[in-house]
Amino acid sequence: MTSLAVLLDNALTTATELPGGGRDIPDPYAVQRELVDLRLARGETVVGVKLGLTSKAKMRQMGVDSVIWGWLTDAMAIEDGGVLDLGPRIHPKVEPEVAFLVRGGAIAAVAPALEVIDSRWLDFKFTLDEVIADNTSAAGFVVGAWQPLPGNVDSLGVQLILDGEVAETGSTAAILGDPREAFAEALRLAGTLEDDWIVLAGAATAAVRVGPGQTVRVEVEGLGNASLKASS
Ligand code: 0L1
Ligand code: MG
Repeated sequence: MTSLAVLLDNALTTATELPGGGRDIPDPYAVQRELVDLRLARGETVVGVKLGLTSKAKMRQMGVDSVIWGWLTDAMAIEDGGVLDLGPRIHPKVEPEVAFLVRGGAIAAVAPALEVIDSRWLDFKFTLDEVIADNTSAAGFVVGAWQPLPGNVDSLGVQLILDGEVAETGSTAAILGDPREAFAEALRLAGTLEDDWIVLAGAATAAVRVGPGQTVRVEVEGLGNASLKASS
């Protein structure tokens, strides 16, 4: 029988949705690892980790009280101001985050970031186990300019701007109360964080759907911005 990881990988590579609906997945992180290993077998490399469901609102929505995590690979990276290729995407959304750079298992730098999430599950509907197995919907990311960690990153204003209009407003406080908590969680959950890895701390607002030709920018107070443009 085809494994769930292979089914999810096929959904990813063919940009087709997989019907979910309460599958029994005894070890969702084992499925996630198998899924990422399929990507690594195609020549991708791990460049970091991401946390998901870091806001109280998203936790409530999923009926959980803990964060989830997944892997970032080099193939997901989009340069700042670069193009998000919609060709291989199903129903992509973009959310504003902050990113940390790892050195010696600690935070070496911080940057504004965008995460592209694109669930392989039909209609973006899934159980907690299903979204974990699907590498927490990870699909892409943009990191802005790295800078030294300022004294305070726990209450910075965040805006998500779609085609020049503010689509969502929030604060880094929405990320576990303080995004540095997300870094600590990432270290605890992943067990180890390697030098030069990126940690995506989690979303500061709801995600927005991005369509052909649209531009998405995140502005984080005191940290600057990062952007992408969807292909047309
Ligand atoms: O990065 C995230 O918080 C997404 C986690 C998975 C839930 C979703 O796809 O909305
Ligand atoms: Mg995210």
